[in-house]
Amino acid sequence: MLDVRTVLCKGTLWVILLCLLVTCGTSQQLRAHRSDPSECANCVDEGVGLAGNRWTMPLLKLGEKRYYLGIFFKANWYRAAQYCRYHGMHLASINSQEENDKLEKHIRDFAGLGHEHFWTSGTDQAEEGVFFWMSTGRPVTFTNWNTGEPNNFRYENGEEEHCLELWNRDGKGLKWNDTPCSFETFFVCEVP
Ligand SMILES: [Ca+2]
Ligand SMILES: [Ca+2]
Repeated sequence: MLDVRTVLCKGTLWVILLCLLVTCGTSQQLRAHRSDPSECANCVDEGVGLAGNRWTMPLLKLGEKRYYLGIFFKANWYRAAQYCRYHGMHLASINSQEENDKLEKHIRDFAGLGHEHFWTSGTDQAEEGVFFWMSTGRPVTFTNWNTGEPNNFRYENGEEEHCLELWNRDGKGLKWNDTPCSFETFFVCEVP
């Protein structure tokens, strides 16, 4: 015959055992969660699909920077910027001759798209003639403007040129040109 104390004692032991199991399971889950690579904010290039709306993007590593070439559809500057942001990136900035040359070489020699136009994040929409990289908020310091650019050309519909594209205008390579932000073309995103 079990008396009340034995039953209570056994019951308490079971509760303690259950508590230990639950605690242990939770901490294991937490550890698994912390080491889950899909939680990494910059993992777009690691072949790991991010949860939610982001996709795995085929990134291009050139020097210290990682880019995505937007060559599957053409878009105006705003839509291109939105597309990059949606995938955890920004339209690209170019801060040195080395960055410029590596990107140009890849677009021309590897992608075979040296004749196309590509958006960067450069713009002078805030103040005419003063170009900033929207990706970083920093002023454009290194420049690679084509001859006569930026010329802020004014079109018949009144639109002027406020967005910075790469364009091989005259066979001298992918130089910089200011062009209307509504122009639809390819683009370069970069991982921040
Ligand atoms: Ca302008
Ligand atoms: Ca221009």
